[in-house]
Amino acid sequence: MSESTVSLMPQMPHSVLSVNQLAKLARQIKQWGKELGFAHIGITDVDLSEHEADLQAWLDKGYHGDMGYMANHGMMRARPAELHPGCIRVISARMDYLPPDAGFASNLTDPNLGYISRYAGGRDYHKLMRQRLKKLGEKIDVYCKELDVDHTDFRPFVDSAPILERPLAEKAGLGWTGKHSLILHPDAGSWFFLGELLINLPLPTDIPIAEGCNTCVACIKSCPTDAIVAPYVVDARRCISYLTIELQTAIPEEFRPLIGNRIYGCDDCQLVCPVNAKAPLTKETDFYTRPTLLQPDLLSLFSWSEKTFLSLTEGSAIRRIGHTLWLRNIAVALGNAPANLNIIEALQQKALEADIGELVLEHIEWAIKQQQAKLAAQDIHPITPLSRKTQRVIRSIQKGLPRDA
Ligand code: B12
Ligand code: SF4
Ligand code: SF4
Repeated sequence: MSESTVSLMPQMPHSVLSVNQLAKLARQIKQWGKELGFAHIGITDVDLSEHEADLQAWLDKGYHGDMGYMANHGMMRARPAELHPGCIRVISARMDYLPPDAGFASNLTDPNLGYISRYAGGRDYHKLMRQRLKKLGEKIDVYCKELDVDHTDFRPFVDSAPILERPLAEKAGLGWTGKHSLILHPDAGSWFFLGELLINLPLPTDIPIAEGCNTCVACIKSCPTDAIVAPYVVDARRCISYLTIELQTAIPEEFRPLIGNRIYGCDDCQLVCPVNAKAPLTKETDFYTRPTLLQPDLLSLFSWSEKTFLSLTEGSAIRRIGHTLWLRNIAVALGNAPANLNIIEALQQKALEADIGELVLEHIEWAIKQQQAKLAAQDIHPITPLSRKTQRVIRSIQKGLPRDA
């Protein structure tokens, strides 16, 4: 092998690409990535060994809660080459999801509306991104075949497999790890999904960018449930995203009042982040919020039958939680809404439905109690339904993210 060539792994015999050819291919991959709708593509090696101890500590503390899949694969999550033998590079890809007219502040201000994380109002990103990454892999394959390199081996991932997507994105130069643990970039903020293409070509790697949180701690201070237990560390069991999407059982009572009107996920740690002031809007119309989920009225969402739920959430990530957890979450938000006889009536009616299970029933009973307590107290002093933290988040959005307020 000459100095200017790099041999492929044993799994990809016979051909070599020169260093120049690999550099040209890397540039081409970035161009194809843009054409396929990715806002940023970076390349990194597969060494995540420096993250293994942090991942193990996170698991040992039980921060993954009931997400058994986080612990099931051992350290494979930090070892892409074990997950996909022969893989020596990871192409990390970013796709922006922030929809136009996000209406963050108006949604959080009105406790009679349900708040749905802005990543989830449109089409489910998993399939869309995986298909685009597959196309990227196919383009690379064709290109290599034209250069007589056979056996290009690639595998796309989006969230679905045991792989540490954020540390990989950080190494590939897509951004730094914020104190909320998400990846963010000075020009792009953090409203983006990550996906990867694991590949067996020795492409040149990119350089990580400098950390930029400095002394800011806004996300840590604003988290409604104090889930960011230390900089860069989220205790999922406290995170509203986990409580409303991942947790299959009852939401612990201590968190219910803190959830406010957030019925699917939570964006607060990103809403107060100054880096999001410059975040671009998505170019994918598929990620635009569906009209039925735009600033939706809680009582109307609560009235959806299972059939309506399944049809109106078809193709969206929300459908994955199913009608039962959907009702559980909305019941909590209704309990947190201002005192209202119509809400109590709707809760009581729902409780009478024949197919209502124990889980939803218990949350409905909790919500009715909250409503009745507020009604009783209202004669003496009106209760403001927004927590101080939420009021602060709303002011921060109005000031820092006026376009998206
Ligand atoms: C499990 C999971 C969750 C859990 C746990 C969150 C968590 N922080 O781990 C829950 C359900 C709570 C969750 C919530 C959300 N998630 Co999530 N989630 C995942 C998933 C599947 C795995 C994450 C993971 O491995 N966690 C385990 C911990 C240990 O890993 P880690 O946080 O990356 O920690 C590493 C670093 O922080 C680092 N580290 C530790 N200490 C230190 C210290 C320093 C100084 C530094 C620099 C680093 C560092 O080492 C750790 C180990 O490697 C990923 C997809 C994937 N496969 O990676 C999506 C993912 C992280 N989620 C994503 C999103 C969008 C969200 C939400 C915003 C959704 C929402 N709006 O509701 C919230 C945000 C909450 C938050 N602040 O994290 C995106 C993030 C995109 C981005 N810009 O970074 C991902 C990448 C999905 C995707 N494909 O786009 N999520
Ligand atoms: S998503 Fe919400 S609950 Fe979870 S860490 Fe961020 S602010 Fe806290
Ligand atoms: S809010 Fe501040 S500390 Fe948190 S991620 Fe953004 S810049 Fe970093």
